[in-house]
Amino acid sequence: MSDERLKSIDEATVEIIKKAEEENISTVFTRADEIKPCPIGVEESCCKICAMGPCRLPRTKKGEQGLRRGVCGATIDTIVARNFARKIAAGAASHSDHAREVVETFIKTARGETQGFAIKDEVKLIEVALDFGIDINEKSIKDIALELGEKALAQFGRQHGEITYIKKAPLRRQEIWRKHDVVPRGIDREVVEIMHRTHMGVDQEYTHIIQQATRCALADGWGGSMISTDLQDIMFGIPVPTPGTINLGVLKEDHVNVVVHGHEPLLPELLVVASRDPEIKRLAEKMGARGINLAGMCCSANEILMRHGIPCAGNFLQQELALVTGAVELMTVDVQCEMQGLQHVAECFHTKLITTSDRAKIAGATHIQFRPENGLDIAKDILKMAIENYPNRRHAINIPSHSQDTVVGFSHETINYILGGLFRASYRPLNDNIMNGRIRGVAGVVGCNNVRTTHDSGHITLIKELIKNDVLVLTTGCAAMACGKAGLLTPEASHTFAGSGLAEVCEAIGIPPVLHLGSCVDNSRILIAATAMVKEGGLGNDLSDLPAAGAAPEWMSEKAIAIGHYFVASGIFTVFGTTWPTLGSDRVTKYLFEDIGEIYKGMWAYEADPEKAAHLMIEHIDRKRKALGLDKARERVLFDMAMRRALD
Ligand code: SF4
Ligand code: MSK
Repeated sequence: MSDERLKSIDEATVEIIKKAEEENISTVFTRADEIKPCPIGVEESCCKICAMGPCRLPRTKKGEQGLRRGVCGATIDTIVARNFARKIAAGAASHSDHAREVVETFIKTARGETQGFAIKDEVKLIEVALDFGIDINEKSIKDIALELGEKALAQFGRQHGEITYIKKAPLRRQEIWRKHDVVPRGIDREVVEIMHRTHMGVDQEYTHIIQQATRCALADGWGGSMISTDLQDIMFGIPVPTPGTINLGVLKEDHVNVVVHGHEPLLPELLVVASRDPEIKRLAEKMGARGINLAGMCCSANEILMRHGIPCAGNFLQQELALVTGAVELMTVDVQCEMQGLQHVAECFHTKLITTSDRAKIAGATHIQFRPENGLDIAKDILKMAIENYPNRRHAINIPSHSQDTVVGFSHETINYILGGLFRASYRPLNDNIMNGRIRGVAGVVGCNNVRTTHDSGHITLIKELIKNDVLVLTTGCAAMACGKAGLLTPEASHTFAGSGLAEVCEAIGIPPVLHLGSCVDNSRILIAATAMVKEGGLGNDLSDLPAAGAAPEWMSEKAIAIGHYFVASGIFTVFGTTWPTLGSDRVTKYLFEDIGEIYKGMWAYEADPEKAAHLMIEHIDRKRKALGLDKARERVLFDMAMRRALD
């Protein structure tokens, strides 16, 4: 096995890593070889929040962790908890600032001040308006949308009370949150309060720091992220099952290739419209290309893949590799998960890197500010720039042949419809199949790629193990794209990879055993789907009663920690892979892995081996089945690792 094969399980990725190495182009894969992670930083045993430090507190010998202190006397527990909380603040801030941009565009759209956007889904507008307590009687769509936009915007700066969407959770869950005083007041307030509390010499009791981190994480999952998903659905349409194609092979040698990368779907939506404009196609042909080929990368890809079937060129670790093909005329980036290394790779080719958000510039890249007021004109200008760049190709083009067909776009609303039908939309069939044991339980597997582990391997190993054991998987983000590339997002995958019970249900309904629910902010769709299962009845009164678990086997971003923590605080057992950012403190780690379960009925776990992680999740699901009295319903036997090895 060559080194490249240890870097990714994806053939297209391996092929282009080799090309980059042969041409001496620095990518995330080569830089990871050059820079080893700091062992003190890995376990978060350092503090640099004041100028008396940095205080590095490496573990010396076992049992000594309680004695380790910084110059100010801060214990290792305080330091690790502060670092953990700051990650959650950054993650929640990222999702929520994305949401704010969406809300502001939504308001401008309601006022008729944007170009190319519309209030597309009036039914969802009404539903969300009712969630916000808006009296819709005798109001026009425009007035309802305006009122909704203003109310949604007020969620960010709210100072007291409770954010609105908390009421969407099961009643039992709301009681738990109120009892433990973690209901978020306003989204921005919770982020600011973490930054204050973790300043030098403020909050220095680790459980108290984690309590605020919990409040902030809930403000993300049941606040910013959920607002973003709902308002995007109203403006761009609720995703429905859509065929798509994924992997670097979607790039086309004889087309002008434009890759749209990042998270906010605002410009990407308009690039889709602009790319279909006959004038743009004519211009591309005039330059000798056969047309424009728009492709997505990371979560922007998920957004336009599930709403428009626009092909996806790859996930997080493939962003630079797309440019190494030599075939990309232009890449747009907005916010989050965009490597600065992109500009270096772009300079090795003819590629233009375009930043489009006033929050994010990259040295050397061209900045074109996206403004919704003339968004369609901006989208067309960007495509024209790409077309003009087509004749500047100066390298041999090397596009891998690999691409995989997928079915994506399973929103909560669609799952409801597919299971129950148009007139009796319902989660009843799902609950019934969990109760009768055909489906063992449900897992949310989400999150990034991390170059410190083999690209896509954690996702695919873990997910295959789950579906083989009859666990239905809901997926988002880069995990979803890994599944797409591995062929798990097709109805046929149930026949090939799923256990007999899950396969029976998937084949009857015609769905894949792994359902693509969208981008990182769309993890809120998983919360809503889980809530719908509770409300349907038969599986307990709370999210923590469900035979369900979560995982992010290849996480790397602070957003992933925020997501994991709102899942845990919502009662879901959640397993992370790669590394775990509290290992410096045994007490904080025990608190998050065990004690917090007493409070929120959900807890964290860390397991770097994805197969073992899958079995932790399955064991948790089985414990929940037993608690619900459903353990007898399954006549199928779970083959654990030892039993399978014995068979081999
Ligand atoms: Fe060191 Fe305390 Fe300053 Fe942190 S706050 S850097 S532990 S002195
Ligand atoms: S893009 S946050 S690497 S999932 Fe949402 Fe992927 Fe993680 Fe970024």
